[in-house]
Amino acid sequence: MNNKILLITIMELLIMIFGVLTCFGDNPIVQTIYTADPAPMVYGDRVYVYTSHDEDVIEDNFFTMKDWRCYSSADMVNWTDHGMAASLDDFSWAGTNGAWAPQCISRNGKFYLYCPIHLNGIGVLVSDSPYGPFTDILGKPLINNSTADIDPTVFIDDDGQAYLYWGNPNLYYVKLNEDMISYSGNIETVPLTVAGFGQRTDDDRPTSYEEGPWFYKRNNIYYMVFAGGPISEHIAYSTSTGPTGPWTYGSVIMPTQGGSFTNHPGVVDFKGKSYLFYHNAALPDGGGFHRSVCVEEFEYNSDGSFPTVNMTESGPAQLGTLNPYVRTEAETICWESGIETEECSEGGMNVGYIQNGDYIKVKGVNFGNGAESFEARVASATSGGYIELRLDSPTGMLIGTCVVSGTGGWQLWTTESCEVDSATGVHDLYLKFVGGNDYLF
Ligand code: FUB
Repeated sequence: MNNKILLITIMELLIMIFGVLTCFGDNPIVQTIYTADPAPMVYGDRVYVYTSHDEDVIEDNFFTMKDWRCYSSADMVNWTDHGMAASLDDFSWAGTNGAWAPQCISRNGKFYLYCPIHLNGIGVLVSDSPYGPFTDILGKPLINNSTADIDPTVFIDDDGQAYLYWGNPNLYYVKLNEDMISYSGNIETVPLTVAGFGQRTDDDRPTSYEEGPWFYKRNNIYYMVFAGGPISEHIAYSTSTGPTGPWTYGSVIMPTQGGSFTNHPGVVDFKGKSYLFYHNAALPDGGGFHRSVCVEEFEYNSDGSFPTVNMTESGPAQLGTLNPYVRTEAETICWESGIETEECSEGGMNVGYIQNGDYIKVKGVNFGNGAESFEARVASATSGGYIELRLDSPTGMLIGTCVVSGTGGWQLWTTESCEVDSATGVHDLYLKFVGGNDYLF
């Protein structure tokens, strides 16, 4: 055996032991708050995910949900927190709870965010930007048909006709007008047949269709992916040759897993790969009212049918690497421990409530031939602390330490910098926060 083959064999052994030499994202994709009901939207070179938000404090042992959040990523593993996209306060006719599963779509330079408000109907907000601010132009629900008016899913077909499907326990649709805030014709009810939506294993409902429809077209097949029953939900799908059916049941995509009694699909293709977003109860104190959005990469079968997709902690492979030589928002996170995010006085969000030992992991950072310095925009109402820059783990190689001093306020910002040594090639970068007992910066 020559040396080259020995090297290849050792490499193969390492790959067998540690898996392929690829960076994987970490599920759930958000760890700072509980998120649910993911609705991905590809726009430009990023994928945006709109989510509902389970409050920490659960009221009346039921869903406690007051706003909708937005996150985006260019590489499917590092997610930038854009904060609250909209809330119940944006609707004069909404109550104080019930901000359920949304979906956003862009058309003619505008963004339309369809927001179900439990027991109040489905509203539509409009913005010039994917981040908002969003406005309730109608000042009333777009759909207010029945107590089944939840879980809107919107799709614009190649001929320009847009469709809004929604509902639990029924499945309805309307044809939206080009303005996306009105519709023509009647509200149609989709016949829920076993051939269309699958045999249920109990007799609570006629088929396995439960809620959470996700409607789209791919290679001339129309897909209706949905949360199936009985509870605890799984994810399944049906297909059609037309946008309004008839539907043919496919199979279970994601079996019941993950500790939440609901699940909710969102499916997109992005940069040549296919992704299924869903939610589970994976964060500490997780449960049916404390859910977390996750994502898996999958490949359609050659006939367009879905494979089985299981929940993982590792998530999808990273698309490319992260360029550290451009400004990157601190709230761009693959994984974190201890920190929170909040609105920043300089726009967007900032990381805050940092305590000694907290960290942020940024996945797959490409340092190239070597980094020489690090800059951070910082604020501290106390005496600050340190940002330790470490490679590949919170205790990994220290490549630099940035001193943060008090700035006189949590939103009084200054730029600090430090030298960086030995950072070449691709590594996970850990920003490890060190200091006293107070909040640091
Ligand atoms: O998040 C509230 C409800 O739970 C959603 O509308 C359903 O899809 C289920 O996820």
